[in-house]
Formats: sequence, C-alpha cells, structure tokens
Amino acid sequence: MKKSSRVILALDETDREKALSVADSVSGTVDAIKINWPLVLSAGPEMITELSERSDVICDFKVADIPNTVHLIVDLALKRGASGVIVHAFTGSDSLSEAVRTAEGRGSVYAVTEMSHPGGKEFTAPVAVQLAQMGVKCGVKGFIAPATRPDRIAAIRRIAGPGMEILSPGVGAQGGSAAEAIKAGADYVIVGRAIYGAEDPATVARAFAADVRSAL
Ligand code: OMP
Repeated sequence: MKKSSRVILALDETDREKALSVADSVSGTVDAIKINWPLVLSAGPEMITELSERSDVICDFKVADIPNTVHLIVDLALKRGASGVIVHAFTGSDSLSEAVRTAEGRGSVYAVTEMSHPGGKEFTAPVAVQLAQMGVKCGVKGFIAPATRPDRIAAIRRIAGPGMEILSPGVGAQGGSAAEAIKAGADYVIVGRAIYGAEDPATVARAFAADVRSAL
C-alpha cells in the first residue's frame, strides 16, 4: 500500500453505483479503499475485485474465528484482489498466526486490538497492549487503533515499534481528528462517512489529506 496521503477510505456506502462513483472520485487522493460487510452484502464480493482495479483494497472482515475458517476467509479475500485483511486479535495466537501464514507473500494482515466506539473500552481496551504484543509475535503487518482515543494509538505504537503500521479509524463521524491520530503515531487514518457521505467526496478527502500533512 502506498504511503502518500495516508488517508484510507472506508467505503461503507451500500449503493453499488454510488460506491463506485465515490471510489473513482477519490482514487487519486486516498492510499487505499477499505471494504466492509455492508458493501459486500449489498453489491457482492465482486466489488473487492472491481475496487482493486482502482486502488489497494483492504477487506475489513474483522475475522474472528477458528484457524481453519480464518484461513478460508483470508485466502478467498486475497484471491479476489484484496491486498490486506483485517482480523480480530482477541481470537488468540493460533487464529492470528494462521491469518499471517495464509497471507504470506500475498498481502497484509492487520489486527484489531481495541475498537474505536465507546463499547471498545469495555472489554478489549484493558487487554489491548497484550493483544498487540501477541500480534507482534505472530507477525502481523500492523494494527487498527482508535483515533477516538489517541493515547491508545500511542500505547500501541510503543509495542509495535517504528516498523509496523498503525491504521486508525474513528476520524470524522466518530469524532476523532486525523492530525491528532497521526501525531499520536498512526501511519494512516481510516475515514468513512465523512467522505463517502459528503456532497463532494473528493474535496473532503483532500481536506483530510491536508490535515494529515499538517501533523507530519
Ligand atoms: P466512519 O465512522 O464512517 O468513518 O467509518 C469507520 C470505519 O472503520 C467503519 O468501516 C468501521 O467498521 C471501521 N472501524 C471502526 O470504525 N472502528 C474500529 O475500531 C475498527 C474499524 C476497522 O477495523 O476498520
């Protein structure tokens, strides 16, 4: 994945044509497009391949399963053209290692340590540092850490060191700031509704890119 604007579009738009039009309008600005269940369930998994013709695609399937099922999901996502897959870390080292093994030489695995919404503080935040330590041992490419709590990005960065990537959702609609997330140690910010829900997604995407630049 290129590291230019450091903005990743979370394309949770469920109308296929609108999703493709947003993807086209921001593809020159964003470094990758993240696709999640809403768009896959509304427009089909072919969207992974279609979007991958425009940009790097990260499949945010938040995979949380036994190793065999993790293997099947990661393998199929990569075969469809994804260059990265997001998995939950809490399932444990065997599932996480299986995701990494499956993606080896083909794509990147990003592990969620704690989620950006308020409920993310209830169970996963208290063990997020341990989950990140396990992720390092399992060889993930990077972590998903919340822009809504920049101090938590900094905590995960201390575990990840300078070599791993941190992708940070929660910017815009959830209240997080792109500049603050980058300052706290994120490599990329993930932005959904604030971009795809805007009247002019390209202009808004460029504004987020400018906010990121101001923090570098
Ligand atoms: P917006 O809130 O619309 O910007 O979208 C955020 C995107 O990031 C959605 O696709 C979420 O599913 C995703 N996300 C979070 O919001 N919080 C997390 O902790 C993790 C993710 C993710 O893994 O991408």
